[in-house]
Amino acid sequence: MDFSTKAIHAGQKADSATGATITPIYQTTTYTQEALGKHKGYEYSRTQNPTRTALETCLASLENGKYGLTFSSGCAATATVLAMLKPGDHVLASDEVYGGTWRLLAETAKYQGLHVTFVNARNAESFVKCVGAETKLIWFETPTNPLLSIIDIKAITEAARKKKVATVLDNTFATPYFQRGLDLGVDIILHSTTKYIGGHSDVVGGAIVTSSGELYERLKFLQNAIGAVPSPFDCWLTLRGLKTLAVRMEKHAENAEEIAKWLAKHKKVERVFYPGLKEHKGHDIAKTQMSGFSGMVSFEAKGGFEAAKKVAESLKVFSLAESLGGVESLVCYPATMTHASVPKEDRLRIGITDGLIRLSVGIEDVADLIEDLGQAL
Ligand code: P1T
Repeated sequence: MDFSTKAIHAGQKADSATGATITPIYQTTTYTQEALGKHKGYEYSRTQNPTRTALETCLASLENGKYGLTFSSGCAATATVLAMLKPGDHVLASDEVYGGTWRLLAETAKYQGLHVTFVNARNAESFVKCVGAETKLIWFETPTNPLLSIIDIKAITEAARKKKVATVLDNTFATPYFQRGLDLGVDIILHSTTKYIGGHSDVVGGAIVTSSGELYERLKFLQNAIGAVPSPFDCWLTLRGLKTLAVRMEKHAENAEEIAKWLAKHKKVERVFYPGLKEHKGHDIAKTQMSGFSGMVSFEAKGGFEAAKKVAESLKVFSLAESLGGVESLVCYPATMTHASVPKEDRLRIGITDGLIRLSVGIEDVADLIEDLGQAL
């Protein structure tokens, strides 16, 4: 089956009890057992729930993976992966990650006794050289939030395999529609399903996909033990969004490319970050590992903070809001919004300047989006 067919059907057979075509919301905490230990595979909804099973199966299928697990948020998925580690373990993380991921890695992980180093992963070779004897995980996202840098997935996974270190790729920005990391050797794919997967800015969630039975067993144990699971209704909403992922992503990418090209020519714009632009530093690698460049565009307005503030606050069709990946366009100011938890000197070193604006380009008519950007600039 190809992508769109899997998005609509994988894990979603007609309901065995009623024939309902659409997976029901199994709004139940528990399941009646016929006799002690005799049940239909479901005992308690923190552990398993049929609506969640459908979502987990579908996500695994879309990532070309064997196993899926879902969580109450992307951060819950991240925290659960980190819970696999023990005091003294080292995590090598890309320095370009979502602010909340940075916060978990920099602030929370230390209470677990983990050592985390943030390194520039755009140069994959020097990045993997930072793997040490205690390194247990390599953590990265590509394209990165919010600078849309491209990290060479294969270069990292090949080096990690040699050193027997597991890799985690946060695939939130690309989605499995445009990028499938398991095929490129990644061990664990992570998502904030709050974003493109849900697609409508109405449900917070997270997911993990892997093809390793060993990692799955450990993560499944932790999913149940920690219990940061999504509700049946949240799973249903996410499944509903997932069905249209392919068509939405095509339109997000088409609009984003047009906007990126338009911004690149605008006299009040200093720099544009979009991996689909030929001038983008990671464009050539992006072409090898992505089948499209997704819907996120960042840019620097000339004039630093004052200019960025004015643009962000003047947009009318774009809402000034955190998050991304919904059908509606959003504008965000990373320095004080999504990346507020990254210390200022790290933020500036990475390139998240005071003039940076991030756009989550929606699927509205692109002419309206361009007109809006035009009046704001
Ligand atoms: O918000 P939550 O569902 O917990 O997901 C966290 C997360 C993980 N990974 C990436 C790449 C993300 O972008 C996010 C959340 N990001 C935003 C809220 C944002 O506006 O960038």
